[in-house]
Amino acid sequence: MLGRFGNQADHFLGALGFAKGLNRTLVLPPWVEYKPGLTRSIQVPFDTYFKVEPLAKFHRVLTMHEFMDKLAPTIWPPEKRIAFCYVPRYNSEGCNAKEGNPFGPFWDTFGVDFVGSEFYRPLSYDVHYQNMDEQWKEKYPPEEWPVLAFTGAPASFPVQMDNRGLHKYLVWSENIAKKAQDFTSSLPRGPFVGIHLRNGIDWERACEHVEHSPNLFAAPQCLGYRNEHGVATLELCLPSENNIVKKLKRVIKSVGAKSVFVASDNNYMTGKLTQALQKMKVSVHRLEVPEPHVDLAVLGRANHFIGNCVSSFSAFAKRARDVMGFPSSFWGFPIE
Ligand code: GFB
Repeated sequence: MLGRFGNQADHFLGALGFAKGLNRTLVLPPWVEYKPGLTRSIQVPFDTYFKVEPLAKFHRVLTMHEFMDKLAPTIWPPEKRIAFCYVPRYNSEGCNAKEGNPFGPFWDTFGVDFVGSEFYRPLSYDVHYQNMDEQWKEKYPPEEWPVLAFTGAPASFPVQMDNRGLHKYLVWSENIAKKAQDFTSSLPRGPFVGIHLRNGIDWERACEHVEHSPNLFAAPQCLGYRNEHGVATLELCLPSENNIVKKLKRVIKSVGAKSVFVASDNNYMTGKLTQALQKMKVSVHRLEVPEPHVDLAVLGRANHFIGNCVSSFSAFAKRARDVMGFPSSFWGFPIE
């Protein structure tokens, strides 16, 4: 799975839908993280952040560590390790599954090397259409191909409409849930609004292209998969501080919120927001030590969430709330 957490979560839901469609056990991959100063990605076990049991209620799953320890020696011995890719990669004749970061470090974590490549074109991983599940089963019967190991997630970005609901099986691990719960109980009594401010330098740069990409990154979550609800604007991608304050005040009033929780990758606007909300007697809070997953878990518990439609980080919080029936909205949306 490529990209950072939000991107990987989109891919994960797609891969889960794919495994279910093919009726094959899903090996739960580790999450890939990038640390400043490290040239190689690190792999964080799947269950560090999420519980396995809720997923197992939906479909057969096991963690990658379990798979490598218990099953791989018999059903996927080193001489049978074939990498799957759509077409040859990196101008070569094979999948080159371990070329580059995070690919090499990912497989090295489990001591995996590949002895060959398999190109699955023209099949696609969209098992919701055109008997694709049957085509996979026919071309790769499980007796002959017990393991399908992909170089990239068999999933699209952003997550397909049909797989969004699978989010209900993603339940935070005890550790993350407890941190979020402890933090939420430290907020003033009463409803709170959770907001996501995606505004780091990488984001500013990405938003520069928004005019030419009417459906950038996660934007289909509000604009629709066919831009039924408009095309992305700079305000949708990088809302102005004034509009943030305006929208936030409106939402605070409608839910009778007593506090605001801010999650951000850069500028939390705490000074500006504290000042703007002083008259309404609404306080502004953030995690002292920012942790992306705890931020998301807190956003999931808010009485209302305002997110960035273009960000897949926001999209995670939005889906988690949708499956619970909790309300959310987006900065700069509806498009004016
Ligand atoms: O999650 P993500 O794929 O979402 O990547 P986008 C953004 C990363 O920034 C997260 C951090 O995984 C976090 O590490 N981050 C963002 C945050 N917002 C917050 C926050 O509120 N709290 C904390 N603690 N961390 C896309 C990338 O990001 O941005 C694309 O996925 C590309 O690959 C693009 O780089 C520019 O969809 O927002």
